[in-house]
Amino acid sequence: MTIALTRAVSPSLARCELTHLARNPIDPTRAAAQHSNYERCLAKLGMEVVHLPALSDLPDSVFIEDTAIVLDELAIITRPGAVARRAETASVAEALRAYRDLAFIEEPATVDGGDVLMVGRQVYVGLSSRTSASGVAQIRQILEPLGYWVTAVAVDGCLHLKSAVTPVAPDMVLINRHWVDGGVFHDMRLVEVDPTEPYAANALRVRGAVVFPTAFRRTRDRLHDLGIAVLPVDVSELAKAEGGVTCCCILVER
Ligand code: CIR
Repeated sequence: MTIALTRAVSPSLARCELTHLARNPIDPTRAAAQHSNYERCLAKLGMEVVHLPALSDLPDSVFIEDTAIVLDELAIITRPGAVARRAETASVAEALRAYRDLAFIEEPATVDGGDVLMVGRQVYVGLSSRTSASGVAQIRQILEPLGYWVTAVAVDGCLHLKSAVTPVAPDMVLINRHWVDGGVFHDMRLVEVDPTEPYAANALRVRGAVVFPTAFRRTRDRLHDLGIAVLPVDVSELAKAEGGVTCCCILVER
């Protein structure tokens, strides 16, 4: 059984953090409808969706991925790089306590979960505007004694490592090579996003299928041609807040 921990869209989503996109009006009701549809998609894939209530004063709290990294042995509660997002972690820690022992990223280090990509026991951590070198060092200190291998990866031009690269099959990653060096993933097959769809590298692989934004048709066709089962979801309103498909859930294996 896999739990997908999600958080309802905050009514204040329009006041979200923005790094690379210009601010455009966001309709929180439309975003909430898209988010519910995303949750239904996860449920159809066999996940048990555990839905946390909205936090009205924390605009970005729907992007729950950034608050924790869950492994079989424990969960690491992050210290998000954006000061305005730090208060999001407390209630996620409470929710995860039911399933895992907890470790915490301590100040002054910062880590966003969107920078942490796991392939088996290999953990890639993006060095981004949100995740600091001392954050990577703390993750290494927690995980290497448990038999994980932690590699820091430079990220340039996008918000998080997983904006630039995500797994789409056991041996394959979807990548935008303008934002991350593909050489880091030398033991994997690389599928590049369509050049007209730079934001398309964020895909959520669950149960052998890939949940993927409807907006990126050309990249979707590339995945389809490789025999990958793609489940399209419309997340256009969440994308205005720089959110993608990985960032709206935390997966917990039970
Ligand atoms: C932020 O800037 O923190 C949010 N507006 C977007 C976070 C997206 N998180 C993710 O992709 N993991």
